[in-house]
Amino acid sequence: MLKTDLTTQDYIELEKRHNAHNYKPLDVVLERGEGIWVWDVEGRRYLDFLSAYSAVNQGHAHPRILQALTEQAARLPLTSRAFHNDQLPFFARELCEMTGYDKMLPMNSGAEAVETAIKLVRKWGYKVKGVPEDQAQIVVCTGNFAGRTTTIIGFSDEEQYKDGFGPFTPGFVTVPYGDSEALSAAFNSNTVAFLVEPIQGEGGVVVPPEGYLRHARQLCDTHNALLITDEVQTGLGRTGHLLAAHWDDVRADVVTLGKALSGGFYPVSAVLADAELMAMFGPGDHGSTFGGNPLASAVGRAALRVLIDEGLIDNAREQGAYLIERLQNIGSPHVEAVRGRGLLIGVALKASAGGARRFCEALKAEGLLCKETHETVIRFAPPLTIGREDIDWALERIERVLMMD
Ligand code: IF1
Repeated sequence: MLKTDLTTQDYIELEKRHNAHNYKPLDVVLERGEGIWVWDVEGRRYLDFLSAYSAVNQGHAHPRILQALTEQAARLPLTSRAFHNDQLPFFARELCEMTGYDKMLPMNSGAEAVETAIKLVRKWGYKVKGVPEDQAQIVVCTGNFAGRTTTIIGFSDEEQYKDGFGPFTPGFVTVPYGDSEALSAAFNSNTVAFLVEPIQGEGGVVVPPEGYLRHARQLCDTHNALLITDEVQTGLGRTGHLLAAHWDDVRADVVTLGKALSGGFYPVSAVLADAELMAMFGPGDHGSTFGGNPLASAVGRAALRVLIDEGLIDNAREQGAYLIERLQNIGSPHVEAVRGRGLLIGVALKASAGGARRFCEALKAEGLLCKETHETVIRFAPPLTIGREDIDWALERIERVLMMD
């Protein structure tokens, strides 16, 4: 069939035939994106209120990042780390200067960054803290989402993510997210780190109580343990600060980044730490085929430049505050709470609302794409480039949908 003959259903059926069914996407087939807008194969335009789960903070197909991608791809995409390349040194310097850390370790997916952080803090535990071999413990939170590898799902409390995939990696202790007392009680002499999202994205856009992250920082210091903040989703301006931990003036020992580190053009992730800690990794200890490749580095450099040069972090804070306030004032009978910071927002629905999926379907019909999380929360996360008039365009539709029966 000629491309132009294919309908949305044709694409969906073709995908079903040859692709694993590990997702249940909305029935929309996208073929083009530009800025905050995407178009489907039947020419319909949508406002993207998911941003590929915060990987497209800079907007779809940003021309400056595209230019960096195409120029570098034409020059030298991949060398392996067996050799140096001329892009990684600058990507590393620019990311470290921007975030205030001495060192970065480049990887590809967010999960790989989290796995790298786990290896880093464990090795520090054994070599520096003096934890007995194979006894290291990392404290994690209920409601966490840090990726899909076997070690990471092993400390998830979402049964579906674990079902049928055991056995899992030992050495993780779970505490309720946001509960400082429980966190305090979880530390022991074998605790090497606390791994936490400053705001839980998949957990339903959950903002912890005021002071929670600061208390976590103090507890890690008291117990000679490391603080890892997983900023794969909350980082790079999404919540209105460069890192979401900055809302609490907290500096983690280890930070994981991903998603928007490439503006959605390429899998690029990284782990940040200071020199003494990063020295736990010696030559040959860790790595990956594509980690730190020149194409990823050139794209990452451009993605960071766009965040800064276009003032996207301040825009996220300003537009997010406006959007949250307007959402709170809708007065919908279905809404339990509106949560979030910057442009990472969750609209938590009452049990009587019948689940978030039907609202996402209705919003799609109105030309706005978003995704439910945990059945009852509608996640709103547009690109950080969005302006006030497009927020108002979205609100007109969101108000209509949230007031439906
Ligand atoms: C899916 C969720 C979001 C993340 C945080 C690490 C990773 C993620 C805080 C791993 C990835 C993605 C994964 C994607 C859907 C999406 C997601 F719904 F799964 F949980 F964003 F909320 N830390 N989140 O959010 O990064 O390896 O994917 O690059 O797996 O369905 P990754």
